[in-house]
Amino acid sequence: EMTFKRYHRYSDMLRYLDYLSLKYPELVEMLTIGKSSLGQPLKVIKISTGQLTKNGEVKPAVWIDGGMHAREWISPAVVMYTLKQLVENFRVNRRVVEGADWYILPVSNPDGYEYSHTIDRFWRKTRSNHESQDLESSRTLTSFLWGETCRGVDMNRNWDFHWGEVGASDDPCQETYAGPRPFSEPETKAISDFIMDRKDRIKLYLTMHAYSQMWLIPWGYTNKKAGDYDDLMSMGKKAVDALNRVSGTLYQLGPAPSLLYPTSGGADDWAKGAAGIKYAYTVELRDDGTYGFLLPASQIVPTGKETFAAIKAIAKAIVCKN
Ligand code: 0X9
Ligand code: ZN
Repeated sequence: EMTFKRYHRYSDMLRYLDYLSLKYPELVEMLTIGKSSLGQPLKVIKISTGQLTKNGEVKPAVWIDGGMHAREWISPAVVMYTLKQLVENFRVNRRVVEGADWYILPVSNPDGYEYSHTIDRFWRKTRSNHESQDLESSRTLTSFLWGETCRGVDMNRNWDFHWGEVGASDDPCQETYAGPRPFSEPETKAISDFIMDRKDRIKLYLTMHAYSQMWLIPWGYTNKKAGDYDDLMSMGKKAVDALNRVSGTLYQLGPAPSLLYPTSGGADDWAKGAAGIKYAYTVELRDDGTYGFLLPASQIVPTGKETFAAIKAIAKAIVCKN
């Protein structure tokens, strides 16, 4: 019902989610957690074999999102692959599926994702418009630019934790525009509300990006080490080791400022610093820059396989303690 031979449009992905919830009603639940700026539904799939463990304790939960940046097509594809493994390959993955409730959002920025498929392959931001209606409707060059290039906010600069401090722009026409205020975007607002409501149960937060093959740990906004740096690193190592064992693909592990660059208002920092989720990671998927954002669809399955092994390993280590 879902091939991984090509990159799919948002509506195709939603159709697969519908199919899963119809075919596996005892395991899968669809939750609409909000709407994008252009009115598209933000759909989270909850995979659960029951909220309580055999001992009657409330199970931990895992959150995974993809597609925060529109042009990083491999991200939603890998999240969909993960979803398929957890649900349709339940028997093989039983331990991790039963060990936690899984909340999976394949495309957190559907407006941007569709824009990247139809108009501008390299679009990164959302498609909101924070300019006045006035300017938008007048037929000037300025308003034309506003209506096109200067739309949207970088969702990964829009979270309410050290918002706008470093590596973010206050210029709406820039790729890293942080927005007029934290959580100005309905997408980041909806996700953060949903996570906050479940923050004590969510033990692992993963946000999938591309590219550069890195498993990034907080903090992104500062060079200072997180308080539990050692734990973040040792769990992260389980992930990148498992990934490497599948395919030989090498991933670097460490904080964003030392491996990439510092940025603030990121989702991972918010998950850890504001929601208090101890294990929060940004995963930069394939490749190393050979194809970059234009990663051929023939790499969806290999990227999915290795990444699922990593997710399974880190989830097991965090939620299946016994
Ligand atoms: O810049 C980003 O948002 C991420 N890289 S990407 O190429 N996918 O745009 C890295 C974010 C790492 N996390 C933080 N800096 N908090
Ligand atoms: Zn990204």
